[in-house]
Amino acid sequence: MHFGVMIFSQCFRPVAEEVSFVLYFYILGNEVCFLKLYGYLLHFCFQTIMTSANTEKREHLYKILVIGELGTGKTSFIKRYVHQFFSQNYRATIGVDFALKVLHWDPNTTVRLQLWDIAGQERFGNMTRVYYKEAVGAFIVFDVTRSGTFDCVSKWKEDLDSKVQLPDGSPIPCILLANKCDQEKQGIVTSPEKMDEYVRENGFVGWYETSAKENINIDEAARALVNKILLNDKLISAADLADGEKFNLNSSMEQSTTESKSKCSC
Ligand SMILES: Nc1nc2c(ncn2[C@@H]2O[C@H](COP(=O)(O)OP(=O)(O)O)[C@@H](O)[C@H]2O)c(=O)[nH]1
Ligand SMILES: [Mg+2]
Repeated sequence: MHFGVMIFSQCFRPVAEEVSFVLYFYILGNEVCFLKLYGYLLHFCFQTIMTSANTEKREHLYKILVIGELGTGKTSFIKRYVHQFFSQNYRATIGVDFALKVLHWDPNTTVRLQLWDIAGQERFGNMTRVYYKEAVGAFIVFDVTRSGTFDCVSKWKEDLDSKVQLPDGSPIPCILLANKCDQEKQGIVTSPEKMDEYVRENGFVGWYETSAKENINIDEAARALVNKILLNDKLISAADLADGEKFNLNSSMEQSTTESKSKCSC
């Protein structure tokens, strides 16, 4: 009898939850009320499990480098992006400065960007490996009003590529920032076609005209870099997974060969 009531309650529950509840209560009293409660709990647990499986939260922490010649606007870019302000004068700190930007990328993904600013060391034109270590993305900044700063871009890119790589050995994604675009430009940056070609030939993910002063393209440039980093992350995880499967396949093949060998009578 109880078993029959349980089956009946499970079949009926999704269709007319409240009606069935009243009905059981009326017919069999407290005992059925308990059965019904049990049904609700199961339903609740199942829903919670399904919901958490579908909305697994992901958190990423990415180290991003901001490099380029002195006075191009690296610190200004970071301050604008992270703190939403601009100042004509930043006290040049010596060493390395960090800033953290938290992005709620989508409802399930939080991205924390650790932006590494160099201060005072630009004049040497390169950085140590320690500074580059574990970076997953970079901005190289030049000043559109001083073409000399653009001439140094390839040197910075070479330094970057020679000192840090992704786990698969490929260069880390890098975006070129043509900063101070609120002022009159000079040199190659006056020709977007030539810039596109330069960026393609030199392995940049892309380039943006930016102005830390006027807040032009700051968020857009950062979003483009994060997009590329997330994509690389997914590809690497997929490759790891495939490697794991390959490993499993190989080991199971080895196992079956051993098994067949051991079964072999000769
Ligand atoms: N007009 C203009 N000036 C800028 C911009 N970005 C930075 N600057 C100025 O350029 C100078 C150098 O900037 P800073 O961020 O210290 O350069 P860094 O040495 O590369 O860190 C400062 O006086 C800034 O106010 C910009 O987008 N437009
Ligand atoms: Mg600076």
